[in-house]
Amino acid sequence: MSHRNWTTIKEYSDILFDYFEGIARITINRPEVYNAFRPQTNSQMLDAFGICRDRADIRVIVLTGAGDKAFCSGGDQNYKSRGGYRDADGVPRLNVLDLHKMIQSITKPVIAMVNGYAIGGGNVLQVICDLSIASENARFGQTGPKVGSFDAGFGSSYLARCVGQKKAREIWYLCRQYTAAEALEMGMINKVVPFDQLEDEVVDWCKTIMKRSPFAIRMIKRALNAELNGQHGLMEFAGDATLMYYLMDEAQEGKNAFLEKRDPDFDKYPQFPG
Ligand code: S0N
Repeated sequence: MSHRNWTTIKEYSDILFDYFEGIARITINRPEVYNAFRPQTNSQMLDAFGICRDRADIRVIVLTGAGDKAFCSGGDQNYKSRGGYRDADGVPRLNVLDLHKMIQSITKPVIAMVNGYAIGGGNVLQVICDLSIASENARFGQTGPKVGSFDAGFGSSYLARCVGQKKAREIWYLCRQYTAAEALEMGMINKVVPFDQLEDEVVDWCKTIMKRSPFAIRMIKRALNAELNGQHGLMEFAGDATLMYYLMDEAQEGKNAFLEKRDPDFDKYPQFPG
């Protein structure tokens, strides 16, 4: 594996957040619980993703887990209480659905670098990422009906889009574990490599993506989400359509005419057939 000089972007208690040549890496850093997340882990990931959204020098985001055992084992069962997961602030909420929405909404590709177990909410996280590259030791599965939870959101419906309805039902009803090769075969991940090649492979994919047009990729992500998410997806797609419109002289003319107290002259702009 090549050595890369990742530099810290911001320090947190539950995650590592660093940068290398256009790539931001968010690492769940709770290896003692196989990188299970508690509410503050997800708040910190949301904060890091927010920084990724705003920084123009970040083009691709990699999500992974610390160590060689687990990517993420889902909600930390030590924090589960009646009504939801509670940590220091005592509020029973896991913040994980906000994280799902963020991974889907952010305009940059998010790649799951699956370095071990992706179980429960950990598997949901890798499913929601745009792309997933796993090491050969990775294991995948849902446990909700075994441990008293379920993700009836993206963790079910989007999973079914990836692997098909029959397989998604099998995954949730039986709560079995699947090897990386099986996950690849069923369309739940994109590629499997030996553990010591995982980071090289992920960085290689990131570098290829960074050679492509960022706006073209952004619109493809929006369009694929719009097809999944109905009016919410269309709203986000429309937000980017507005952004493109605001970059045109035609949109500036409307504002300029208003401020100059005159009628706008839209006739001077070219018209294109649809
Ligand atoms: C990962 C598994 C399969 C690994 O098994 P293995 O190799 O036998 O190791 P263990 O000895 O079991 O684990 C090593 C150490 O790590 C601790 N640990 C592992 N996972 C967790 C966890 N999730 N929470 C707390 N601790 C964990 C072990 O206890 C052990 O520690 P020591 O050595 O000190 O004993 C196996 O560990 C496993 O099956 N883990 C549990 C997986 C699981 O059930 N996760 C929770 C599933 N539910 C969710 O994730 C729901 C949350 C969610 O994301 C969500 C999403 C959408 C909508 C709603 C929700 C929601 O529920 O709120």
